[in-house]
Amino acid sequence: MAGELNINAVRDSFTEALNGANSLQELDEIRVKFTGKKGDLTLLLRSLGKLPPEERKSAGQELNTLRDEIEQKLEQTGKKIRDAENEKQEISQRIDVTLPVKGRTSGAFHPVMQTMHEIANIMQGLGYSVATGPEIEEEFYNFECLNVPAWHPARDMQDTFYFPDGRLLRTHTSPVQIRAMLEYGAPLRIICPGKVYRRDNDTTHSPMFNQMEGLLIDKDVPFSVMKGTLAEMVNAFFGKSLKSRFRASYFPFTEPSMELDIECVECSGHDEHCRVCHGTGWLEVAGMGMVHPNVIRAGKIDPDEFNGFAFGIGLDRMAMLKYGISDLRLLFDGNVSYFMSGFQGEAE
Ligand code: 2NM
Repeated sequence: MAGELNINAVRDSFTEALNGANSLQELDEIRVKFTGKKGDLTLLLRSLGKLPPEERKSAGQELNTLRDEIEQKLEQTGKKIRDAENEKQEISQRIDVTLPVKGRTSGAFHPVMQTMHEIANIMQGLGYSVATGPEIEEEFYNFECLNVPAWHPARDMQDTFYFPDGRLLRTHTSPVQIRAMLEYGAPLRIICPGKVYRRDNDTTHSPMFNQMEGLLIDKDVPFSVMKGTLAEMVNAFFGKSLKSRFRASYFPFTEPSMELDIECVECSGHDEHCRVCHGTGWLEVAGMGMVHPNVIRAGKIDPDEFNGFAFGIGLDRMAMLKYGISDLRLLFDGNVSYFMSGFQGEAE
């Protein structure tokens, strides 16, 4: 019968069209081609009325079945295409958590703090312990105990930050050493790192800077141990054997007193225009001396039984020398790009 042949032809052409559908748009075109106003299925349904009445019922049933089939398959295929597209999109957006990170965004210790830890480690290797104390001090611990006379310029308002109540911002970490002598007595080996404050502000001086002082108190401590300790400390810090020289100097808290110069770490004395040593070939790196009996006495230790040495070293300057930082002010600048420039990361 003509009707049945048409129905099977429409079913076959629908099946074929559907198999070739790869996108929702193609699927939509197929939907229109078969179920739209002038679609193949729609025309078949319309032509039902023209069939002889005895054929209408079975042809109608067949057509209804075909219509249900077409709708169901359109639905299924639509879902398949949407699932495939979703999966494709999901894969393209998937994050590979095993990829290496871009750049380096982690923090780092400030060069001065690195320097502090490096020197502290060296000194701990020589048996010293780290001691800390208050940055706001009393005149008594900062000056009086340290044999600094009342007339000394350091005690002047010009040089020291005083609070209205007479307290002050410590000008060195020596008061920590006095407090340690009072608390622990002798023998004693300590280093005291920390911030200190002086009324100074120019290209080579900051009103706040970082210092590390050391103190060794024992019986019959020879001068040579002081020299050896200081030379060992700077060699270990710079990682090489540097020429050093000790010059006579003066501090109220030590007698005799010395300063340590090391061979220029930049030019080793070979560049008369060297920006680091200015052609002298030498760098001043530390002050030291045998602790004055008055200072030992202020620490409630008997200077007839014990002696020792003390030293002071500027951590900011040591950091600049070791890490090649040319301007002191960079150490206190919030812009980290200068220090990031040596890294592989994405510094601005
Ligand atoms: C220096 C130079 C020389 C020093 C003295 C003391 C103390 F408290 F033991 F007396 N601490 N540090 C000292 C001695 C510091 O700095 C340039």
